[in-house]
Amino acid sequence: MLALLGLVMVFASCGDQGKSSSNGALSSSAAEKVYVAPGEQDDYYAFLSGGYSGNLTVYGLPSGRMFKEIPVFSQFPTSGYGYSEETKPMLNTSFGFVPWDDSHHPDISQTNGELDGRWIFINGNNTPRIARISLSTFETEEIIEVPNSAGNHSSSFITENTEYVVAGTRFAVPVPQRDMPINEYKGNFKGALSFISVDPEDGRLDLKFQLMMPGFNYDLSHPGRGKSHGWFFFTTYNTEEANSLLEVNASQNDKDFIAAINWKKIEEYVNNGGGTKMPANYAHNVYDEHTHAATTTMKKEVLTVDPTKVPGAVYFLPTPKSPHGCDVDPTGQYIIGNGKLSADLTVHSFDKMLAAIEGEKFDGEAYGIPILKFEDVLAGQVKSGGLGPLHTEFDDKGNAYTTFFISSEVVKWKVGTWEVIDRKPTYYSVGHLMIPGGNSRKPFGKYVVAMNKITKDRYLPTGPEMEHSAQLYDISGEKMELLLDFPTHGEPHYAAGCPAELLTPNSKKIYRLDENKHEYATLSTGDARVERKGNEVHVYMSMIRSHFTPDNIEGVKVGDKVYFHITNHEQDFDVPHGFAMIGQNTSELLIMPGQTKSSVWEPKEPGVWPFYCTDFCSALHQEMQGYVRVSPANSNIDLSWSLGGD
Ligand code: K7E
Ligand code: CUA
Repeated sequence: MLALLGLVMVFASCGDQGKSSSNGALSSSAAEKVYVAPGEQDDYYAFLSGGYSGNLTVYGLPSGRMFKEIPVFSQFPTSGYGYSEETKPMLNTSFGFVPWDDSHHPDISQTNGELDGRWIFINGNNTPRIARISLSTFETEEIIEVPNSAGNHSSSFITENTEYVVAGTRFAVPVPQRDMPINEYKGNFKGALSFISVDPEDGRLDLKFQLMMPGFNYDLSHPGRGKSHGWFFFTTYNTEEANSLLEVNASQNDKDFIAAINWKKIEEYVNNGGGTKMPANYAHNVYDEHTHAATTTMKKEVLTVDPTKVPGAVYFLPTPKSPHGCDVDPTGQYIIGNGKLSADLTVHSFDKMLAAIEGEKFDGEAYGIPILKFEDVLAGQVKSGGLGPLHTEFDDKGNAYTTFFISSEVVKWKVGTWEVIDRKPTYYSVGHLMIPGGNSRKPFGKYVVAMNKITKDRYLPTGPEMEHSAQLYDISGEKMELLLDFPTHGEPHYAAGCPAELLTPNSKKIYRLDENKHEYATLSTGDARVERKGNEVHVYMSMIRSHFTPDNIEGVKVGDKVYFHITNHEQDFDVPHGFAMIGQNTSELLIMPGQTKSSVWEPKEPGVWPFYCTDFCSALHQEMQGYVRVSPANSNIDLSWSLGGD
């Protein structure tokens, strides 16, 4: 296999390099297809997960220009996310404050199986969490921790009316967690699949139930849609339940499973009082757009469901070779399992699955869950000729596109006939790919973005580490055409995309000052003041081009905890101000028009200490500065402050 891989890579790189001189970007007018002239805008948004950055990045297509990094699971000093008093609660968990995660799979909310552009969801793998991000403010609004889970990987995918965002555990663990020998894993660990309901009005998340599955590794998942709406599909590996040397021991079985979950049936069971409540401990963090502040609630209970107690709700579909990707076509008829150690793709048929269930044609069971016969559910196999298939997306013309990690290529094939239509190399070792709307009933089949794991020689070297590389292909014709390489940030796994016009009309421009409900807001300059409560000093400050009010503060003492609560009085689009205090053990604050943010400073030495605006906001931005006088702890200088004009 390795020798073959070597050959394939040599072949792919030589072959294409030869081509690129005679058939490069300019000669094929690829440049024109990605060129967005100065002042023009892109046609699509693309949201790429940040992987080990813990965040989400926003790009434009076809230009590949990066517009924003949205902090989600990681502290972000650029804006103060996770550092400001208001946003620190977003990163609370049952393990305490966890300022980092590994985010893989963004998914945009849907109505009737089509993207509705309200929210985007993303998973935190390491300390299991699901986040909801507003696509109006592009801010993280909510994070819910997922108990009884570990390596929250088969997440965060949504059902076709955003009824649920679904999160499956990759690592099976003891439930509840307890001290036990690791080699007693088999038969004792559990794999929790969590169904988190999404409020249709405000998007609020609630962990509705957890399905306690056998202790396999639940790798990826996708919702049924159309005819298969109401079902959810999860790939598994390590059905061997090995606990050591998994690269060998978890590859023993010729076939693992795709778990087919009839969540509507389980929902009904739960709504009729089914399931068992068990004690749990998990954080639910909500950011309020009007108070500009987040709160944490610790939840103490979770409803668990034993799959064997809900007949007809859970089945296993045998799928070869440790499948990774689990993808459902736009019609909801086909479920594609990509055995990552295989060359062929396995396509299951939803109709055949239903017929096999109806006929009760089972091939035994695993922990009481019926196993369907492989031949009975198989719709077809794609003889791809590639190696190491990972993920599949779909266009609007009945085609599918599968990435091959080992042979570094994207293969286009026809849904229904399974014939390969085209293949193009990627540079190098592609993971996920994304077609805007590709995980919905209505894909926008103009472009596919391939997200590659290895960059090597594609860019100027930047030391041992290179940013990962994405590639944009035009897929509007019969053959794919490589248009563009662009660097990405962190390690994008999956991505989600949508037409720009779905989001731009609702994009928030400012926060209205008259709707600011922050506890410490300073809504008029006349209200600016400084108050002492014991050793806490609260500074009610406002900011507008180009000054802070107050800008001189005296009477602060060593040992005080100084809270700066700063309200940006601008009501113009794109006029944030920043705030930074010398020696402060936290990051700056970047405060949007109409918003209030707070940060705490504990002065350690007497002196006169300056602060300033960090965002070049006007011709007199450099003048946007002030001083805090700090006196010794035993000083009796009274608090005073200057109210410059406004
Ligand atoms: Cu294949 Cu986390 Cu979806 Cu990476 S995962 S590529
Ligand atoms: Cu405000 Cu610079």
